[in-house]
Amino acid sequence: MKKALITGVTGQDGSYLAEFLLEKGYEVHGIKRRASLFNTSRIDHMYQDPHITNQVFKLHYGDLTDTSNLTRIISEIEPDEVYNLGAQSHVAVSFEAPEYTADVDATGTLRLLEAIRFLGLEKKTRFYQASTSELYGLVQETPQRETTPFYPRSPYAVAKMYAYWIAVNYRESYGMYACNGILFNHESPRRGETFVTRKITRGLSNIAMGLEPCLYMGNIDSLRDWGHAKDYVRMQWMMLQQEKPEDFVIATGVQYSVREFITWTARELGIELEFRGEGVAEIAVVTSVSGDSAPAVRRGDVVMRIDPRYFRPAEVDTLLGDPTKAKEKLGWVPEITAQEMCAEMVAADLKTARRYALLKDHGYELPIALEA
Ligand code: NDP
Ligand code: GDR
Repeated sequence: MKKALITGVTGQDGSYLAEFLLEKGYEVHGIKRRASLFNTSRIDHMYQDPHITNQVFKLHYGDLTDTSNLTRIISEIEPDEVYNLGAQSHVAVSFEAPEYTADVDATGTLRLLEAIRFLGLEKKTRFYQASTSELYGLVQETPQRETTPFYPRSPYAVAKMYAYWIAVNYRESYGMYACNGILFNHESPRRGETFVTRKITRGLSNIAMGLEPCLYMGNIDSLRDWGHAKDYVRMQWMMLQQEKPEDFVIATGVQYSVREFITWTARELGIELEFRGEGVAEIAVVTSVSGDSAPAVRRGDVVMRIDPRYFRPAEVDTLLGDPTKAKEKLGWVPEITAQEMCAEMVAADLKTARRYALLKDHGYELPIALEA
């Protein structure tokens, strides 16, 4: 039975990857952080009582900032594959916490690679690094492919650039099987609530049910190449099954604006919108409502406004990936379109919003803060 270790197992990708590897028959180990409240909601359905024999999903307390802890965990498991998905992954937050972001995203990657090498596992343990389209930042070529030069535009992207190159360096210096997946944005109903797609599907679902008055957005002209996280974790595993380690761009090859994603989300809820005004004065006004998904919304309502607080000090305006290498070498093609993914996310968020509306109608306190 192969053993895999996932950092970031409690995150969006970590949870899908753990499911995928368990289905493949792996023994899966995950590193979770100690938090004052439970932070395992995305993986609770896989939880196994540690008292059972043949436990194949095991969690370890740990942190990418803690060398001795990482070294001990790796020495105990001696994993065949390490997937480094753990990160301070929010671009806007990285401007507020640049040093911490560097510690986790850049030095954390080095700590893992060094632990593998120090323990003499460099010929056994294969290493996947969660690299990112943010490396392209101020894009030098469109679409972006494996050979496109990097130009990172945030402390997050600069930290991830170190991680990218240190993985390449350990591959070249020590013959390690280490590779980078340069993944473009990928989303799902498990996406963190402050990333743009989830903020929109959750925010408009809450508005539809009368739980929130308006969605406040940043740069809605931004263009992204959005895929589904389920498709992308499959590729993370495929990359570690090759004869030789290589780096791959993972993307859909199709690009949309944030404004378009808002329009799709509204349509899923039976709402037609018109965008009026320009720049920070732009608003989205409801022009019609159909069906019964948005009982709290009326024609003429303003459901989106721009709030400059969501603009970033340096923006990545446009990203579009070219996944040709992944298709030709690995036979990987994404199966879920951005619109299908949006529909799935809205269905999940609307279900939650309906439950909360029911609680509110019966005089109960809502179990969550609704602002993202
Ligand atoms: P999430 O933000 O959903 O998950 C991040 C994970 O990292 C969580 O499990 C989090 O733990 C963990 N983590 C954060 N800080 C630390 C730390 N100090 N030590 C250990 N673990 C830590 O990210 P995604 O699942 O979306 O992304 C996975 C990886 O892929 C990340 O590295 C991200 O930067 C990268 N990436 C993501 C893309 C995307 O579009 N989703 C695209 C390209 C790259 P906790 O739950 O406790 O917060
Ligand atoms: P990104 O994702 O920065 O690309 O990083 P995010 O969803 O945060 O932003 C995408 C684009 O939307 C614009 N935007 C807003 N973003 C947020 N979060 N909130 C808003 O209100 C808002 N309004 C407009 C942003 O400015 C941006 O242009 C994600 C993360 O998962 C990274 O970890 C990963 O490496 C990259 O994707 C690929």
